[in-house]
Amino acid sequence: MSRLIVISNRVSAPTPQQPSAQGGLAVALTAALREADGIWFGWSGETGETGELKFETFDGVTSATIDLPEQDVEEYYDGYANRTLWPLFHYRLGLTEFERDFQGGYERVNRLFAEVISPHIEPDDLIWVHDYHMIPLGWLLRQQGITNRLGFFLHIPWPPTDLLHALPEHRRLVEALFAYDLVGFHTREWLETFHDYVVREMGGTIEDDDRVTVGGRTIRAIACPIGIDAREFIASAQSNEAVTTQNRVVESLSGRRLIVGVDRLDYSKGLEERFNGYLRFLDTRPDAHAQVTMLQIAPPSRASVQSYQDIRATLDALSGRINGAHAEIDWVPLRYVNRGLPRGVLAGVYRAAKIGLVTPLRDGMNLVAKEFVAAQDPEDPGVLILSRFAGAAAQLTGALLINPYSPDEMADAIEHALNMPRDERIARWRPMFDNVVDEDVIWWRKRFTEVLASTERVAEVALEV
Ligand code: ADQ
Repeated sequence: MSRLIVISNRVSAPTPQQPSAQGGLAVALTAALREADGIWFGWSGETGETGELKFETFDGVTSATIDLPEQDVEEYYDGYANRTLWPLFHYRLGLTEFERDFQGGYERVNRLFAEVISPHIEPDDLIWVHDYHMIPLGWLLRQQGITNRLGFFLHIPWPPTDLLHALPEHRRLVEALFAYDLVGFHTREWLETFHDYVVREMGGTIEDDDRVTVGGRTIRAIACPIGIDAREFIASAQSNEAVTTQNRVVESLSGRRLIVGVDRLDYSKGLEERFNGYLRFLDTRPDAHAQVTMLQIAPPSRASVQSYQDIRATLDALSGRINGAHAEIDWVPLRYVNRGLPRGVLAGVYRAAKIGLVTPLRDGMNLVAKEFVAAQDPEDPGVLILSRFAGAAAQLTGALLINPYSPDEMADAIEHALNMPRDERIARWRPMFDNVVDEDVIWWRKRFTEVLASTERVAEVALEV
């Protein structure tokens, strides 16, 4: 069996200081690497003079990390990744910043990665590069003489062609994808928008079996939806920690039903729209005040980027407004927690909830929706309210699918969920649960790496498209 090499911006494999991984990619890849005898390469998260790669093995996962100089962090990570590509790929042109320095930093860091990692690659390794931070890396590894099979997976949406045109170097970015042998997206929707660019902008052709050809170069491109580590998550939902949490939360509700949201604090997650939808529900259904409490857990992320400071301030104000308008001496309608929680506690919170409110404005997949489904009690499951713009909506069809921009639709869905009979809740939940279990993170990893292993190795290093 080939070794698996994973390369992504951050290595968030578990460490003695942080034994449980946090973030969608971290949770998914830790499980995948433990199964294969892999190494996970990436940035340490530390700023400083770039030195040697540091190798560390903990809990079955080997990681190799490097520090980055401050300028690189500002231009590559805060800049091109988080102020250019992230908002653009999430359809937020108004928040997207276009700076040539950012793009320079992005290419510089990708080149550095290619230089430091390539000496550690063995001939049979399968190399799997992750996400928008690392799009040019495959191309730069090829320039280092790497002829291994190279896969790339995009964890966020692929934007429509006309939106991508706003990026000055869009063509260069997409051409770099043709250095990989396999490119993966979560859903058919993102795959098809990629096809659209390739055909319209590059004059490429698409064949039925996922082959995409531009010029003389053919690669494979597939939809391969990521899952959660379902077995582990179901077990943690039954752990003592989860049961204790569930009891503690339920006791605190005084008979009210819990609506829960769990998200990184990010404008793509639709938190402002969610709060407004809940406010609409409270404003228009005074009788329901005796029935519900909402808990939103949102640990801050990317706090050095202005748009993240802005969304945090907006949510602070809005949560204050909701509670100011509707709280009683013995009831707070919205509990807003800016902190990460251990997995077992999180599972207990999901299980205590009657409604999971997952309403991103755009999301490549969204693992919280799948975790909520996995944690439910089969005899009395809660209802998932899910944005139609999350990649997960293609699989979780038993959810109440809503348009997250509409506060009325959100308020109606909350009411619908509160009144849903148990039989219907079970009938909606069961196929979603089966899907979460069948198409879990192990399935995802196997499917991607099997397709990758079956691609042909590149004969030549110099690739022209
Ligand atoms: P993210 O944008 O980080 O991932 P998501 O898929 O929802 O979004 O994953 C978040 C993960 O972080 C979940 O596993 C969740 O449990 C965890 N998490 C969130 N808040 C937490 C809290 N307060 N405490 C503890 N854990 C918390 C990106 C893309 C997604 C895609 C994933 C994987 O944006 O669309 O699903 O990668 O590909």
